[in-house]
Amino acid sequence: MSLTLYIHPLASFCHKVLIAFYENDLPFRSERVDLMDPGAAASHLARWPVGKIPVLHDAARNQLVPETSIIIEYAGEHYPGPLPLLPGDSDARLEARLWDRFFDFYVSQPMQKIVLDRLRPEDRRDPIGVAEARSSLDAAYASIEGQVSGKSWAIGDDFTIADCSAFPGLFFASIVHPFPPESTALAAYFERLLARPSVRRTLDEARPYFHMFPYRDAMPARFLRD
Ligand SMILES: N[C@@H](CCC(=O)N[C@@H](CS)C(=O)NCC(=O)O)C(=O)O
Repeated sequence: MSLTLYIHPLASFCHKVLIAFYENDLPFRSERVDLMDPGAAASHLARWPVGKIPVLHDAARNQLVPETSIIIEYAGEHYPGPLPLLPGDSDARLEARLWDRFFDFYVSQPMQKIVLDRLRPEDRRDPIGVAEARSSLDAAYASIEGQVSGKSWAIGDDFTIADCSAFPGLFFASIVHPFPPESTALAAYFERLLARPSVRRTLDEARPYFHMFPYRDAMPARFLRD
């Protein structure tokens, strides 16, 4: 097995890649990176100076691959599995990429802002930034509601990279900034995502780390059980 994925099991962007890999039964080993540990953080910075996780290393091709969307595309290109996550049709592929970016930028990023703010000392918090992140999530929820109405998955009948991106952001966002009651299509889409075996496996592996999530007390009980 040539693939090593540097991850933390609680990190939402790592979940995006794990879901993609599990969907395709891709063989890989994962190595946990604890960015709170200065030694581990320094080693990771030496690996990838941006310092973000996940990062993939492919020993067979002597290649380091950062950035979730690129990792998923790389795996699809060099280690294709049964479920292509980038559609063959060029228009559908663009739409999958659009919604992949949408979930990253307009759900996962504002969700991270809210979560990370909670970890700051009280006198260094950023209430204006958090309020902006909350309105950004409101706008995103309204857009997703329109997008997924009448569809099984983010762009249609097929599960794509956009759905890999959607779940982790929506999972944590639904806890820190719950979906409004009128977002029924979004809520139903979220339940379909939750039922995917790849998603369940990712959550099962994250569960032992939930105590590190600063909004752990707001987690619905059903997420805390196997
Ligand atoms: N654009 C990046 C985002 C990755 C990202 O934000 N990862 C978070 C963990 S979920 C991280 O590394 N945070 C640590 C930090 O920013 O120092 C991607 O798609 O890979």
